[in-house]
Amino acid sequence: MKTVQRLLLLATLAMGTVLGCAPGENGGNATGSGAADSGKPRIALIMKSLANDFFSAMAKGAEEHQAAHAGEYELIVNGIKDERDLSRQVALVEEMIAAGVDAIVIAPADSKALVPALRRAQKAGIVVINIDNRLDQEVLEQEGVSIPFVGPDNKAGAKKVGDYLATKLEAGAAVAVLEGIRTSFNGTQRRLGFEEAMKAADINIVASQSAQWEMSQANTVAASMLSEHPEIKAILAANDNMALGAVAAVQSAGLDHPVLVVGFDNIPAVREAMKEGKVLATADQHGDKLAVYGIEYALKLIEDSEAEVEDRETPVDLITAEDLGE
Ligand code: ALL
Repeated sequence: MKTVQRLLLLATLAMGTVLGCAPGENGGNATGSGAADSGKPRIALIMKSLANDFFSAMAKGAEEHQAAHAGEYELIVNGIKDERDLSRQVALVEEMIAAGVDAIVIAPADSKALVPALRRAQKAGIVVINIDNRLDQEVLEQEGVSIPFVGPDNKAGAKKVGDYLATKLEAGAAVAVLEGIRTSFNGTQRRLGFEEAMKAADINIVASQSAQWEMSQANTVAASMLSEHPEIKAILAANDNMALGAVAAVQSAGLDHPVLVVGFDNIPAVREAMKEGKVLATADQHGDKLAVYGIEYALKLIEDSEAEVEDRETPVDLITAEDLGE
């Protein structure tokens, strides 16, 4: 197999990798000015926080796919420094437009704020595919754009996790929710899924707050929830990083009863925590395949501009400590 040339590009606040360029073709930065000459389509994957293992898995999956299809396309991998680095993600879209890529496959950090930049990309003739976190339908309509979404049903995924947690709790128990960034559609959907599951089992959500998808914030927020409501029997976190923050808060709270923790993503650290009995369950939305689905769809649309543009639902599965054989 042909060696894939890999360029690690460190910009001030972002990291980008160009894969599949023939030697000497990279432009020396994420915009890769000379890379178009190979004749292969160039696809830019724009993710969110590279500090989150969910996105490292996504990047790895995309890179492996590109390596196996090196004759078909080139891949530029980008991400931002932390979950809230919204303006940097907008800037990345602009950079990819300037670089003249053929497609942008994006997991937007915010469901509304990215829409205008993506509209500009479409206007420039770039195929845009929305993965992972769905863009806001109303804003898309206002901007007069239609962008296909490839990703899971987050509400259903969270409901599966919540339903499983409910089997371990008694009716009337008190629980808390750690929400994702409130302007992200998937975060909101997960909260709704948790709420639906708790309501169905007669379990009371006594606190619900955003910890911005981040571990350290989740640690702080969960600690204050536990001190205010020491009766809490479980914490439902909208992603695994926040679940890990909650686990640490539970450990230092030193309560006289166990506090169950569930998350969403199935990252390696949470799989370990599940084996150790610190996390009860999570949801696997197959992050490693998510970008690949988007890339394959982008390739299809690049090849056939008449191809039907439609949303595609991807799988999301409940993962419990029992599945891991512990
Ligand atoms: C979402 C993902 C993950 C992730 C979160 C943090 O879009 O689906 O659950 O943990 O972003 O950026």
